[in-house]
Amino acid sequence: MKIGITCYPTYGGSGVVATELGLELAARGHEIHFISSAMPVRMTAASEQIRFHEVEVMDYPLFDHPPYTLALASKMHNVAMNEGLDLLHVHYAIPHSVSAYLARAMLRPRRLPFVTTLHGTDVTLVGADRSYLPITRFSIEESDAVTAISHYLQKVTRDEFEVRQEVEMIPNFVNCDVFQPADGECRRGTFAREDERVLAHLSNFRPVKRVPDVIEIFHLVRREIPAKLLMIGDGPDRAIAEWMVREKRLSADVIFLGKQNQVQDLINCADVLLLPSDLESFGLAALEAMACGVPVVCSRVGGVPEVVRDGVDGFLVPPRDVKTMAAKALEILTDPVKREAMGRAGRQQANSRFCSDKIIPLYESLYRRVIGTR
Ligand code: GMT
Repeated sequence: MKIGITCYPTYGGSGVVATELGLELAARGHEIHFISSAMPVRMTAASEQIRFHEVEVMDYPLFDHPPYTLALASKMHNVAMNEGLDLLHVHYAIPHSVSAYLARAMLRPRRLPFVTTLHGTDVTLVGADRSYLPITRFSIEESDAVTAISHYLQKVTRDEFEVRQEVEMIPNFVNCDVFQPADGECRRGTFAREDERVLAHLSNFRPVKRVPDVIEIFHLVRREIPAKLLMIGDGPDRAIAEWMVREKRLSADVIFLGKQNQVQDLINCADVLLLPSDLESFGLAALEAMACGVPVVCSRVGGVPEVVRDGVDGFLVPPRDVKTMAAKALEILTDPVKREAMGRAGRQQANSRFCSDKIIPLYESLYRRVIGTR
């Protein structure tokens, strides 16, 4: 199949999932065309099977806001015509599914079905803004198929949007060959001494991720044991986190690594991953850590309990309860037997339910269905 994939190319889980999906599909012989404003995150290089089409938005003094949605629709239409695409798969409803709707209409009478995958904030935040709700609901209902990345998000979409369209659940996935325990091969020694435990946080540092809570949790842990904290990623709350680290005199123990591509190498240096978000529709970072055999301490929110089993792969704690999160992290960090058992369980959970070889065929059969129908 020839598939056009659109996503936000920035550092967010939806862009990561879209990119990994494209790479996996290409490895299975499909031709993938990324249509996006920049080369998507974690996409290393284009190849015969994988092409990248940059959406350029014309600027003009009259335009207060450059019309990205229209530029994307035009690009989707052109790529579909020139490359003979079979379908479009857009990640994140706003505005991608609106652009896909326009491209599909422009191409008539040729068929160009589109699939919309909902990732979370497109429904819970953006779509829930009353002014965006009608157009989000419209573009979801107009999609030839809609998927949500967890049962939680599937239910929220059905209940709050009251969409007529069926919303299927296809969970996020991880490449279990790339994300796997490093067996002592990681660069742990560059970050921490032998006697120090390593905590990690991976996100886009948006307010919903509660980055300041990560620093609070580490502060409480650091009072009890020698430890280092790896902060992987970047975003709006990095500045406040850096300020907190200075205030709490933790600068020697907290390492801000910024945006990174080979995150598996860094996760593998950690003894526990912290994900104290206010909301996660899935929690991709937790799954990536589990696939590496690293236990997690996460908020019990949204779709996270569908991925992480409390007391088995790590711990689930009410959001903002930093004291309990620190206590749970310490429980893991001070008990090597528990740490290893939880790491093994997490790896097994990732292996049995969320590896790409289990999930990609679900997308393939969905594509075949939408190409063959409507
Ligand atoms: O979390 C964000 O900041 C945005 C969003 C994105 O576009 O990356 O993340 C969502 O999609 C991820 C991939 O499917 C999920 O793992 C995240 O849980 C989800 N975030 C929220 O629901 C807050």
